[in-house]
Amino acid sequence: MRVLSGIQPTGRPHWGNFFGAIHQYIDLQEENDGFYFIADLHALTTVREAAELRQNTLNAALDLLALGLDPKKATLFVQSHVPEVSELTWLLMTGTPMGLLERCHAYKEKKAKGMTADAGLFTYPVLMASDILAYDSEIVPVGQDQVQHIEVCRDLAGSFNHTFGETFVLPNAKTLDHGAKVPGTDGEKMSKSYDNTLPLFGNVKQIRKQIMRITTDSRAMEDPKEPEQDHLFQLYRLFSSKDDVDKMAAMYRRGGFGYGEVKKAVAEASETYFAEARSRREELEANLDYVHEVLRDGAVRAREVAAKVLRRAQTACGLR
Ligand code: AQP
Repeated sequence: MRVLSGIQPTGRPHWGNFFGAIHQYIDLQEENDGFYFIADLHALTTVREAAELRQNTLNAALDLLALGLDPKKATLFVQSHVPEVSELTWLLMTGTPMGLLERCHAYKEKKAKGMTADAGLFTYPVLMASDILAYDSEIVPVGQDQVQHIEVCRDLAGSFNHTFGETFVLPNAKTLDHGAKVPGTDGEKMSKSYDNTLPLFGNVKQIRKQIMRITTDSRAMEDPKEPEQDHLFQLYRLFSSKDDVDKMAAMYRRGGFGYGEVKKAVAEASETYFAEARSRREELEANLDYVHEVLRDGAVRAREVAAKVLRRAQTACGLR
């Protein structure tokens, strides 16, 4: 199966990006034809410094490789290295109803929080549809926040197919039970733009401090608590075995414990979990030529596929 997904180089990746999406990339690369890209065109809607975008893009490649993406099993590339995708975006844009984009929650939520919106943010789901359709993708592993955009992609592809004849493969989103919506330090969805993230890499002491500052309720220590409603418990669950999760849940239901204990357990479990990726990342940093080569090879493979799909779409709608 063709699996495709992307991550924006808008800053350091966080636990939400990993457990919602990147974890799935690594699992799915074993049995499938994985295409994974760094979405620098999408990032342009927020990163407005050339040097920063370039550095973020390289960092994202380092992050993905360190976390276990294997270029021998999957194709890793940078979105803008495949210009066919931008061309396909226009073809899709001409059939996109404004109302469909107005209903997209990522745009609505950012606007509601007072963030400035430009046409790039508004039309982001069309570029995302093009990212997916350009590679005949069948499965798109993502967090819950992106599921609506994949529905938009299916709508646009279905409508194009209806108008011009069978052209695009309709993809399906794939989310994980516990990783679909990882909460941030304030209990809201973990998100770079909400400033509530816990990073995968970086200064361990600083990350520990951030973990210790996770907000909790003010209920008395001896009161029993329902674990499923607590975001600290949800974070603990991401790193822990079923046995440990059951024990922690029982402790919540019994009461008589402090949130500080749970935070320490989250810090320790997360440090152990990412230790190997941390050291792999340091090795990769010392071998940037290899990373650039991976991205170059990936772009060649990705372009081959995207060029065929673009030609198919152009022919269907009368541009050839
Ligand atoms: N909190 C989350 N829980 C589960 N999955 C998440 N993803 C993001 N946040 C969570 C998933 O990570 C993948 C890559 O996301 P992205 O790079 O496109 O970044 P994003 O969705 O834009 O992440 P942020 O932090 O929320 O950035 P902003 O604030 O800029 O929007 C996607 O599959 C996403 O679902």
